[in-house]
Amino acid sequence: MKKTTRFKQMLRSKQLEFICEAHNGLSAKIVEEAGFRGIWGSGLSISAAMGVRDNNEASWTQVLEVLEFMSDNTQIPILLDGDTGYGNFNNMRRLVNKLEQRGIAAVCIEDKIFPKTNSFIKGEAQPLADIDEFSGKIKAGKDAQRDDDFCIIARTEAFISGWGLEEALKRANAFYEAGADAVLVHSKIAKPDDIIAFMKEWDDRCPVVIVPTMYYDTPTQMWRDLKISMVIWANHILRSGIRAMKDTAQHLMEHESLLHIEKELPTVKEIFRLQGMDEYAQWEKTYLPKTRQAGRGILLAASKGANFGRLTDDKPKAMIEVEGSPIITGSVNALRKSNVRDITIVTGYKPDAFTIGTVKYVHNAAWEKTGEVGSLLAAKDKIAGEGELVIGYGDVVARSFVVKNLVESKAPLTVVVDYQAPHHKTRTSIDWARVTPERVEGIKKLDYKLVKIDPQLPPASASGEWIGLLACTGEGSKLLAKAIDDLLASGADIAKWSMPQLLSHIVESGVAEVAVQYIHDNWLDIDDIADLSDLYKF
Ligand code: SPV
Ligand code: MG
Repeated sequence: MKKTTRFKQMLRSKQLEFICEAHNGLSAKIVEEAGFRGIWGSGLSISAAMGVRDNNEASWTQVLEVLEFMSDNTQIPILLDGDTGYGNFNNMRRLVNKLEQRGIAAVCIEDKIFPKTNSFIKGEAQPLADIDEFSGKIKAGKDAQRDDDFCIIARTEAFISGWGLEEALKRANAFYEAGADAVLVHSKIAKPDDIIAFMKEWDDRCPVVIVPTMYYDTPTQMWRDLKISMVIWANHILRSGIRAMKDTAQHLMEHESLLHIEKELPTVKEIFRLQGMDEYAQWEKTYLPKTRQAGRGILLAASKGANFGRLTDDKPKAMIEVEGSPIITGSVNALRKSNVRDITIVTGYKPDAFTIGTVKYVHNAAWEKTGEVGSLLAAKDKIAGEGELVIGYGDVVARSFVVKNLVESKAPLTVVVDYQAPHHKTRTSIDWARVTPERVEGIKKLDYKLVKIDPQLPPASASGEWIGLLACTGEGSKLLAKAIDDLLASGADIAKWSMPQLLSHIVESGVAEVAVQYIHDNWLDIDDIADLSDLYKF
C-alpha cells in the first residue's frame, strides 16, 4: 500500500494513532524500528539538527533534501511540518508536488505568516494568517496534489496566539471546508483545557491532530475519550539525542578516555546495521566482479642468524634494520601487495623484538631444537584455508612481481626457483632444486615440476636454487595440511625437518605435484652482513 494511502487511513481510523518526530535519515530509521507507523518531519527538529533556528532559516528545498533521506531510509509515511507553506498559494502548490515526488505522505501547514517563529516563542506576538488567504492556500494545495491520498493538515495557532476557542473553531472549520483532510489544534498551556474545549464543540467534522508537548502529563486515555485521531510526539528524539551527545562530549572532555563509556554506547557495528550495510553486501555479490579472497601468509622468522655478530644480540636477523626498516618488512609488504593480508610471523629467538603491526604472531618455543617445519607447525592452524597461502622466510626478500606471479599460480603448489644460482658467492648452504623437464631457454610456458630440493644435490645436477617461497591455492593448502597431518600421524619427527625436506617428501611420495616458476635475480637471501649491503641497494 502507498505511504499516502496508509497515512490517510491512519488519520481516518477510529483508533488513536501516534507518530513520532525524526529529523534525519538515521533518526527516521530509529523511529520506524521502534514500531511507529508514521513520522513527524518536525520543523523545529530538522532546523535544530541543521544548527539553525525554527524561523525558516533553512530554505524549504534544504528541508526537502533532509526529508528525502528520511523517506528513502524508511517504509512508513512521513507527515511534514510544512510551517506556513513557505509562501503563498503558489509556493504551496509547488511544495505539494515536490513532496509527492519525494515520497512524503502528507503536509501540515499552520495559519501564521512567513517567516514564522516556533509556537513556543512569543506566541501572542505572532500574527495569524488571514482566514481566506490561508483557506485559498489549502485549496491550492489540494488542487495541486496528483495522488488522491496525499493529505493536507491545517493547523490553527488560534490558541497559541491568544485568540481562544471561538477563533480556533472558526478557523478550523474554514480550513476543513477549504479541503483540509484534518485539523491540528495547537496549544501551549500546561493543561489539556484548550483541546478539551475544542473537541467538545468540534463535533467530529474531520480528524483532529494534537501535539501534547506542553500538556505532557495528560493521561493518554483522555485523547481516546476525546476521539483525537492522532498524537504527535514532536521533538523528543532530538531532545534525547541532545542529552546523549552532551553527556558523551562532556565525559570525553573530562576523562580523556573511552574506558568508561565504550560499553554504554551503541557499537560501530550497530551504526553499520542502521545504515543497511547488510543489504549492500547482498548486492555486492550480484554486481561486483568476484574479487579474489585475501590470502594467508606465513613467514618463518624464528632463527637468530649466525653471521651477524652483535647485530643480533637483541633481535633476530629478520628484525635487523636497513634504512630504518626491518628486513622482514620487505616480505610483509610484498605479500600485502599481492592481496595476502592475513600474515602470521613465526617467532623464536627474541620474540619481543618483533614490532611490525597488523600481522599476527605465533611462537615456536623450541626454535633452537627444531627445523623450519617445527616453526611451520607453530602456525599449523593457518595452513589449510580457502584462499591462497604463501609460505616464506623472514630473511628472504623478493620483488613484489615475483610474489604476485607466485600467488596467481593456478597450480595447487608452486615454488620459485632462480635458474642461475647462487646469486651471492659467499653463500654456504644453497637449496639446490632439481626441476623437470630441463629448462628450455626462451620457452616461457613449459610446465616445470619440482623433483627435489636438497642442499646436498651436486650443483651440476641442479636446475637452480629454490628462493624459499612456496604458494598454495586453497586446494593446495589442504593438500599440504593433510601431508603434514599424515606425517605426524606416522610418527615422523618432522619438527626437525627443513622446508626442502618437506617439499621433497611431498613430491617424492606422490602427495602432490609442485609446479616451478623460474626467475633470475630479483630476490635476496639475507644470510650475513655482506647481504645487508645488497639489501641496501636492492
Ligand atoms: C515542530 O515540531 O516543529 C512543531 C511543533 O511545529 S511545535 O514545535 O510544538 O510548534
Ligand atoms: Mg514546526
